[in-house]
Amino acid sequence: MPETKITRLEKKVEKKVIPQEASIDPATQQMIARAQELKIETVFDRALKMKPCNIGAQGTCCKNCSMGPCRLPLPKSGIDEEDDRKGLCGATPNTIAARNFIRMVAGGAAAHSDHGRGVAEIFLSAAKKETDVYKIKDPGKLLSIAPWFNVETTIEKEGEQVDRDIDEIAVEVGEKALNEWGKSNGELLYLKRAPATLYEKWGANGVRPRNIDREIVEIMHRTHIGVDQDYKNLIKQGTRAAIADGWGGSMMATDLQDVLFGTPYPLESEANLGVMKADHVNIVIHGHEPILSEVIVAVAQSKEMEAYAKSKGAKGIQLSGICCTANEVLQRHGVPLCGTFLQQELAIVTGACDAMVVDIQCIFQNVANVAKCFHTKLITTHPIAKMEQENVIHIEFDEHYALDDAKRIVKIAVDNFCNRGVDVMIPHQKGSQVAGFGVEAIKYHLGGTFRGSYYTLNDNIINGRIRGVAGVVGCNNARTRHNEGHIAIVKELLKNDVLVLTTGCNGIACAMEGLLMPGTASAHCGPGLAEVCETVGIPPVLHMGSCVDNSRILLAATEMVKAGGLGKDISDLPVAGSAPEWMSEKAISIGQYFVASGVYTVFGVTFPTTGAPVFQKYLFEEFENLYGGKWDFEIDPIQHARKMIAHIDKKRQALGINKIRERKMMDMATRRDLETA
Ligand code: NFS
Repeated sequence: MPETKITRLEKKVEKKVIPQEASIDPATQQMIARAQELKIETVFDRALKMKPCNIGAQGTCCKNCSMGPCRLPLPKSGIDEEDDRKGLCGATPNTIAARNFIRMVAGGAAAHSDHGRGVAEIFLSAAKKETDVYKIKDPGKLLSIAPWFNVETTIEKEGEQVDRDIDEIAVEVGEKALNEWGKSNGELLYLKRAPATLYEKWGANGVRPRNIDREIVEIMHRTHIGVDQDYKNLIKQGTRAAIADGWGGSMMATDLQDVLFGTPYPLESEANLGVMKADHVNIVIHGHEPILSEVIVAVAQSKEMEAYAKSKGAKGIQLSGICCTANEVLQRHGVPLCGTFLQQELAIVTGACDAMVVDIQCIFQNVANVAKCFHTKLITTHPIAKMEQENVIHIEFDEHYALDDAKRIVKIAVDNFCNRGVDVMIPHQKGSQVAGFGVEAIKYHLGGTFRGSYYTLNDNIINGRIRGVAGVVGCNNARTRHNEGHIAIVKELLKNDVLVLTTGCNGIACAMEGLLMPGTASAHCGPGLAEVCETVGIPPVLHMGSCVDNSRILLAATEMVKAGGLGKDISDLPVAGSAPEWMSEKAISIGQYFVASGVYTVFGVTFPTTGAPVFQKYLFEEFENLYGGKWDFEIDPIQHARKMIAHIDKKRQALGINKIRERKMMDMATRRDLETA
């Protein structure tokens, strides 16, 4: 291999972050130090150099017209009863914070839902056989979702009901699904998948989404200067758009991806920068949509490309992923995770990344600058996500030529292998993991075969072995120590017998830490949860996929309601939600649909309404009266977990199962008593 010199960034790093303070992960610490040694700036240094704006962080900066920005921070002396802060138009802090908050919901719902729309378009084109790259991989899942779209799966022939042609079903499902983004009448079809009580609650509160696009557009209209000025009315629209995300765009993205690419079932893999291999061509896929990466996986694993890589002196091709594209190809193919959101620059700093292929969302613009310092080819693939730097290659993905596009990309990476410099340093750390727990897989592992439901899970909650269930999800945030909150909160929950469902970057963080291995149950869980995990052979943290797969958590909760014994609605369940290190607008949309589905949801790091105490109180307290769920905010990880546990205990008490902690299975009679209690 020829020696290449590292092109250092022009401005050298002035303020340096201390690696151990920036992350709890040794591989990340090593790579931050390595970047500093090479004078390459990363997000960790930038976070040190630039402080966040205090007014924006409080949610009370309005820049929706050019008379502003109007800045309404909390006065240092505190606010008196007559809080007379006002923008030029008279907007109060509550109006401004509510507007900003629901604009975040709009951004997040748009991102998830536009992803879902892209999948639906490919799905329809596959169903119509316009492309032979994509095919229906899981007809069983297609049949299970068809009724929700009012699509018949059988047809009458000569007086008998016979199975309908699967291709016909697929086309009709594809058309009905795509219609959900812009139909002119009715409401979203998937809303009826929610427990009946919740569906009724949404109706009573006037928040059943009409179509996905409309709810997002209406947020932009209502937050324009001089339109909606009542924080309660504003957040009502935010709720409607968030439901359109969770129970609409995201849920359809998940389902249609499962039908096209396969429903996940548990598989083994690894996680962290240590999955990269010095003697292999390393391709890192990064972003969110699995549409192209599915084909890249197939091409990179083909004999043809393997042989091509060997002809260039490599031992093979090592694929790995960052962010949610990674979670998508992990849960269906076992492709290892390279790292979380905050490790994207560091994957390139290893000097061993021959190509980074990105699609949409959560991609730092600075990866292009870091790539410039190495031989790494940075390839953008999506028409809506390009980069301005001249070293970036754009290969626009076209589903009709998906195979050719993927081959071209993999070939670029292989050809680039020989251009590596001497500056290769791959940390050795990597965690083992078992991922791929969809709703169906959990049903299989924790369900009762005779009921085909979440019976065993509920039973173990009722008898107290499992105290409750927590969904811990979401991003990393450079304003807090990388992965510290994620891991501390999950461990505290496990210690207290709370089963954890995870997605997104929390899933990656847990995988890096080894918490997704069944064997960790005895080390980290309370005795009850450990016993269940060991008996069933599951990890105490179940990785349910990417961020659109938070819809799987909604459906898992719905299955718990259906299985009986734990109330009639999601809000009755001993469950809680958390995003310890959130940063994206998508997280706000997710939080809002969790809350509106009845889940108590706690966020860490910062909360964008702290400058508007009245509006915040509405979200943190009064919301519970409307939907059964509410928001909370807690920076300290242990307190954060304890608040979730306290909520779980409150729900156990309401269900009358707080006292039962004995170690015996309940008989059916006791169970029936509980159900009718
Ligand atoms: Ni979710 Fe996935 Fe990670 Fe956050 Fe970004 S990757 S969609 S937004 S940072 S979890």
